[in-house]
Amino acid sequence: MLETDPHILFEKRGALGLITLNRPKALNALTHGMCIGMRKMLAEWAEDDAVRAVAIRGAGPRAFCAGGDIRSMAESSRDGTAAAVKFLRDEYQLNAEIGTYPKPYIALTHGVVMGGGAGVSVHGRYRLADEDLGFAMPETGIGFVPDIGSSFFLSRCPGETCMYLGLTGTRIGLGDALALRLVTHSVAQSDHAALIERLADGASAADAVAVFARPVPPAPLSELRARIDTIFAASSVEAVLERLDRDGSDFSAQTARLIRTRSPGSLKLTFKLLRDGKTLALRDCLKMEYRVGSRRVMSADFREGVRAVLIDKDGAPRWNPCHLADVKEADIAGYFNSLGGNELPLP
Ligand code: QUE
Repeated sequence: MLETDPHILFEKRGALGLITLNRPKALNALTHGMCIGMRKMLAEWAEDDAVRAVAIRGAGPRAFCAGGDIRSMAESSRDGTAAAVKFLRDEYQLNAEIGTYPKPYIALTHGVVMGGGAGVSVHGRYRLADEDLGFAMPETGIGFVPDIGSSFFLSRCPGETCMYLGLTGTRIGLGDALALRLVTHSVAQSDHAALIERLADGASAADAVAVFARPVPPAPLSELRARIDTIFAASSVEAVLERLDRDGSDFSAQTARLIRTRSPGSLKLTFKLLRDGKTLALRDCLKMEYRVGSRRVMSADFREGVRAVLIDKDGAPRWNPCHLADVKEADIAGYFNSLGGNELPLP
């Protein structure tokens, strides 16, 4: 049944297992069924001697993958069903499986790569992107938190760039994504077909990718690195905002304004996730994110964020609490408590 899910395509082409995210009208946003299908196929291909490497790409001109199917997750949250939490469980297990995959995993991304789309690309050994790349972890804007292993891979970006990206949800382009090692190679979408053919013919991933790698474009964020590293090293979200307000640059004024549009609860959760993740392995980061994510997905802020960004598109979410000062430390701590028998199952 899953093999005929129209939203995801699996093909064996010679030595290559090829996955195509095929939901272009929704920017290939991941559904639960897509995650289950991928987990099953990856496990099969890991055991299949004919498959030397696995590649994943997104259908359509605009996006590799815009994230998770947050519309159906918000419905599950509203109706009090377990569907959203079950989806997160398979999605995070999939992220962990990609991170430890025994064969080369090559993400051929293009255009929009956000949230869950980052999760099915950044944990692979090869992460290709084109000049239209728009990479972001925008979850604080929908009352959620950067997940899918963010507390592992964002917290390992140079300096404090991770905290800047995670709190603001800022979208970055190809040059910056390469500089931060979120992307490993610049490859045009128009070269994907030829690259896939070489991999199918049995070329090593390293050799095949090298043929199509293009020059690295400039990284505009690098000019802001010193400022970002000083400001975002502060010890709390409030302290970051204080430093931004005191700084006086246009960048800092804009950044402070942006952070103040985000869910205060999500900001505080994100700050702790990204700080605590620095010293944890990927699997422990995912377990921590599952504790937070499975609770946060049931919050009013998540439903309100999805309403404001995706349903009504009014861009005017009413967060509760709506000020950082009203977010209770005990409530934040509670999100990180053990789930007892419901922890994320990882080997
Ligand atoms: C934050 C997010 C997501 C988002 C916007 C945010 C996200 C996501 C989508 C999205 C966008 C277009 C679609 C769609 C989903 O937007 O995760 O189905 O057609 O999937 O600010 O985390």
